[in-house]
Amino acid sequence: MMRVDVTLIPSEVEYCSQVSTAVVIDVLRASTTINTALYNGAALVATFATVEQARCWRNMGDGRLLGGERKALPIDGFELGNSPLEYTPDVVRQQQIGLTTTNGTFAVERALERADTVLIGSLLNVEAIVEYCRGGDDLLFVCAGTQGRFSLEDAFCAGVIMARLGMVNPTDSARVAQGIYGQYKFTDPVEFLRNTTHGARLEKLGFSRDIEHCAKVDSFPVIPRWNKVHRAFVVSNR
Ligand code: 3SL
Ligand code: MG
Repeated sequence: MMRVDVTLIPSEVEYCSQVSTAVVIDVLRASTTINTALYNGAALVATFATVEQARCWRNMGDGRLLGGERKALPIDGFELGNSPLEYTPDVVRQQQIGLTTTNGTFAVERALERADTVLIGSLLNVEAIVEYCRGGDDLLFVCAGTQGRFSLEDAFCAGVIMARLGMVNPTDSARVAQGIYGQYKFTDPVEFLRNTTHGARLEKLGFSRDIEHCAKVDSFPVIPRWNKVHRAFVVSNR
């Protein structure tokens, strides 16, 4: 049976053993943004822990776009923020995008330390991730959290994916994610996200439509997978 582990905050990854596949989850909003950009035709999304690394990457090639946030707001000199709604087909088709965010792209770095294959999961691509992961030996969900703290929406999303995977062998923290899904599964996903700590903050900052987008379960079915050659997420064919 597939062994499933969950790090409820990214710093826990340090204590995990190597796995074949990790799924990074930052429902609000980085993994939703990556998911949206690739579904809408971006050639790749390269993720960076720092603003400086993202700027360096842009300077190494032509026509590259930068996106991301600090304190949820766009970064000076970047073409795009971290609102997934900005990543429309017209803007991103065939574009190379560099993204740096406070928590999500940091969580990617942690996942790359422990997994052979790293995917991006959000509510938008639950079934696609389930289909990709089904039948594997082990799976690690890396929840991005918010500034080192636990975020309910990320664990909920891990719980949704686990529920659809069916019988798994969960660690204690994976059981916590299953329990969170069990508790909230019948609520309206938009209301659920609005009532999380980070959701309420985004709402206050005027990102209400982002929250509605982040809650669209299974509406952008694509698998963002880390490509070692490009050092970026691209659409996986599998
Ligand atoms: O920290 C992150 O990765 C972001 O997704 C947070 S925010 O929703 O853009 O504030
Ligand atoms: Mg988040």
